[in-house]
Formats: sequence, C-alpha cells, structure tokens
Amino acid sequence: MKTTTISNSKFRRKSIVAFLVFLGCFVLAFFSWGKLNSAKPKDGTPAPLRAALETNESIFYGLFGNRLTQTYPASMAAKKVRVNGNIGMNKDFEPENWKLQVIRKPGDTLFISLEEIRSLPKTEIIFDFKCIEGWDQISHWGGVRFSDFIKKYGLDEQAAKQFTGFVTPDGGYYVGIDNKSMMHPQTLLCYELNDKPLPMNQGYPLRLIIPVKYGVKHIKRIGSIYFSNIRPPDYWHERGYDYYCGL
Ligand SMILES: Nc1nc2c(c(=O)[nH]1)N[C@H]1C(S)=C(S)[C@@H](COP(=O)(O)O)O[C@H]1N2
Ligand SMILES: [Mo]
Repeated sequence: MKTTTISNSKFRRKSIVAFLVFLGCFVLAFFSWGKLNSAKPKDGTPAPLRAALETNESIFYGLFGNRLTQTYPASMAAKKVRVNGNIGMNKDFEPENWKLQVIRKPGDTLFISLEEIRSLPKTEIIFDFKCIEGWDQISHWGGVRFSDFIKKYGLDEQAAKQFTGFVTPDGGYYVGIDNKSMMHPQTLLCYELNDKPLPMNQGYPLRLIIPVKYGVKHIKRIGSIYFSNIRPPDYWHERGYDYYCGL
C-alpha cells in the first residue's frame, strides 16, 4: 500500500487555510443572521424568508396543483378523532340560528341552511389529515364537494376569481385559499365525521376539508364565504406561516 506523508510546513499551511475558510463562513453566517433578523418583516416573517416561501409556492403549485390525495379504507379511519384549535369558536354561538352566508358581491348575500346543504350530492373522503405542528391522523369526512356547491348555486363567476375567503361567525378565525385548490374534487364543505353529524368542537355545523392543504386551512364553523382576486386575510399567515400551506 502506498502511504503519503505530509511535511510539517505543508500541514501547517493546510491548517491555516482550513481555519481561514472556517472563519470566513462564520463571519458570513454571523452577518447574514443579523441581516435576516433585522430585515423588514412581510406578513410576520422576515422578507427574505417570505420570498423563499413564495418561490416554493409557485414551484409546488405548478408541479402538484392538480393531483389527488391518497385515500384509505374506512376501517383505517380513527374512531376518536383529535381536536386541535378552537379559535373563532365562542361559547355563545347559536347553532339553531346559523345559516351559511355566501357573499356573491358586496350587498348581495345568499343565506343557506344546513338542511339545504345536506340535500346536495354527498361525497365522502378518508385521508391522512396533516397538521403543521407535526401530527397526522387518518379520518373519515362527508359533505358536499365545493365544486358541486358552486355549480348548484350558480357561483361560477365568483369561483373564476383567484381566491375564496372564509370567516367564522364571530370573525375570530379566517382563511384564504386559491380557487384552484378550492375547485379540487376532494375539497368538501363538510358536515359529517365518521357518518355522524360533525361534533361541535370539530366545527359543527359546517367546516372545510381540503386534503391538498395542511390542517390550518381546514376552517371549522364556517360563517361566511366570499371571493376575491386579492389574497383574503389569513389568521396563521398573519402570524408568520406560509399562505399556500400546500401538501
Ligand atoms: N375555527 C377554527 N378552525 C380551525 C382551527 C381553529 O383554531 N379554529 N385550527 C385549525 C388547525 S391548526 C387544525 S390542525 C385543524 C384541526 O381540526 P380538528 O380539530 O378537527 O382536528 O383545524 C383547523 N381549523
Ligand atoms: Mo394545525
């Protein structure tokens, strides 16, 4: 076997080079970190990081915008479904007085009862629900496809806009979603969990189920819906999260 010997002076030179490279990287990292932290925030996140999120969004939207989420047999669905988050779900809510408000344009609102929504064609989905905090759970939901709902109420012109906005009855939680994801065949206005009416803490009377997105976008207890070409305000986006939240 051939061995190589390095002379002392060569060794010293290599050590000095290595140290300088290390020092350079350290100084660069130190200043970048400072710069990142002092950067003007955009929607709760330093602007350079926000720009990175938006670049990811455009790449993933192009690559995966239309694919179907994997589904599972009903036997795999959780019987005890986790409850996570209750923002915008005040105790003083009166379900008996609830109607879904669909704002077709300012000053022109449709009021739709739960019975009417239940009378539309039902779609069920069993999929792996994923929360951004790191947990996931296979769960079984039922409701009307958003695209069927749009057709039934003649809202094509509204859905041709870029975004749909959702707000809880008390205004406490709100999300905005691109309409390409809203019109996806697995996106539901959901009123059933495991073949039973949605429990109150899971969003009774109506919640969103949108498997192409993380849990944050699956707004519980929908009060009103509106359409817009500018991004509707979004609760967790305002607190620094990604707007798109795609999976
Ligand atoms: N109104 C409302 N909807 C909400 C939330 C909330 O706090 N309030 N949390 C969201 C988050 S972060 C997740 S992961 C899912 C959890 O749905 P679950 O409680 O049915 O598990 O609801 C989403 N919808
Ligand atoms: Mo979540």
